[in-house]
Amino acid sequence: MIRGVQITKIGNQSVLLLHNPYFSLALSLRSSMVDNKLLLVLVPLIVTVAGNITSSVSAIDPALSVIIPLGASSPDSGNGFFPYTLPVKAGDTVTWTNDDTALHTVTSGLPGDYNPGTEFDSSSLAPGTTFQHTFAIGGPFNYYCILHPYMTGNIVVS
Ligand SMILES: [Cu+2]
Repeated sequence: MIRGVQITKIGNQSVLLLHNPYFSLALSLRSSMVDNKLLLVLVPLIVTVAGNITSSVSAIDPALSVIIPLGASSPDSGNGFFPYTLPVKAGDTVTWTNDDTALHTVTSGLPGDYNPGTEFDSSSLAPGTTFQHTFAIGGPFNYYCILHPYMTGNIVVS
């Protein structure tokens, strides 16, 4: 099941990014004119399979999952946390998976907060690893990546 479809840029290439809790697939769109017909070709660029790295990933409920997709560390990639807003119920455990090749953090609060991470903080989350937090009470919970403050998201607990 594909949960996310994005068109983004990696370097100077336009890339179609497909991701779900189990893998990320980046496809480069190439076009050329052949016999006056437009030929479009999708070329696989990068595939990461989170399940190969941590066996616990296969047990993640997709409805309680947030992905950090490939390229998330680039400020103009448009790839932050996916989905940006995740609705859950009190008592649910949310899993964040770092499908990027860079370190990230999942830190409660908003960029610029004096004392971030009071609700939850993954600290440095290595590529291919996961972080979990159980939300006991309702409310909106903002969070961001301390290393890339343009990466923000929120969990809405009902
Ligand atoms: Cu980050």
